[in-house]
Amino acid sequence: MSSAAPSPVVAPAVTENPTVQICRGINGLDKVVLRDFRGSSVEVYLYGAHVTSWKNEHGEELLFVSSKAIFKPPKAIRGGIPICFPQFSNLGPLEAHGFARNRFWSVDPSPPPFPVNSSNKTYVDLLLKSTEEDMKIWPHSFEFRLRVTLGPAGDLMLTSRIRNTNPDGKPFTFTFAYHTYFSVSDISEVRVEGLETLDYLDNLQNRQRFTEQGDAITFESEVDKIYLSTPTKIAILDHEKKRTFVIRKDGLSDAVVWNPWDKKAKSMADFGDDEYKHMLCIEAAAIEKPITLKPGEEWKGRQELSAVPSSYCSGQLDPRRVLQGS
Ligand code: TA6
Repeated sequence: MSSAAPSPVVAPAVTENPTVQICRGINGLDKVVLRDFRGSSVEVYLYGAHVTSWKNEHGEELLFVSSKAIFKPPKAIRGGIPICFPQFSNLGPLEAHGFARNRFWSVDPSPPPFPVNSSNKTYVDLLLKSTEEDMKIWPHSFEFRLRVTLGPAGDLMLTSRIRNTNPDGKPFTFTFAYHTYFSVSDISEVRVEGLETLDYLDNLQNRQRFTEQGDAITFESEVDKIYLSTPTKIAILDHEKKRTFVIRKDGLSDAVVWNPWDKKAKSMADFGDDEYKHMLCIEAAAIEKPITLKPGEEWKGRQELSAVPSSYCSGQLDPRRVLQGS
């Protein structure tokens, strides 16, 4: 894969819309910045269609990106929201988490009509099409469209549409994840709600299957689990920051929970030794039941992230209400 970044095709929607701008980021890599007049913002690099920043109206960063992240192909950026496609982790012959996260995407010059009618104008459509290079390692022709939207309330939506464009009638099968790194105050104080009593595959025990206990999940050591057939809403409660992240997902039945803790953190060159204390990955995913598409068929997988102020003491927002509420 050539490391030279292709110059981006800039779609009119991008150039004419003041809330959507293309500019140069780290190492001169192109990124798109979405801004909302209330102050929230999102940054997504064309390299990997990788969201690297999501800030609320106070300018507070909600995603974790390692201080040692490498913004240079072919390495994937450590943090933000890497996209795992067409293979999650080492569940197949390809490099870990597939190749979409270390390919150059383009701004989609003519996106097909979007499945949901939205008045929201603060979005960008990105496109990845299979190349001859890709076909050598994954012999399938596809079109991957990703819409990144900054919602009026500062929510961040990612909608993937993957189409099989094989001319030879062949179906293809893939696994998928939005490998989201959330920024948290202190991992040992964080609770995750919505995965109680579910079955999971433990990546630290040869993917053996276990059942989660009945309480919210807390963290005191390395965790690497694939929760199966989860509810469509999951919450991360960060008491210290009086913040609750709500993850809503559609078309993505599983959720991966990952924190490398201290030993694994030290083994990763693009990750700081103590950074595990301030990040948590909750990854909306399709793993247990891989997706198969016949030519002409299209799959849609969507995640919506919101960060709501929560404070136990005032009882303003009971997390259980978050999960059961609207
Ligand atoms: O999603 C969890 C996981 O698969 C872990 O096993 C860990 O390897 C992590 O992803 C990071 O993977 P990466 O290839 O980005 O180093």
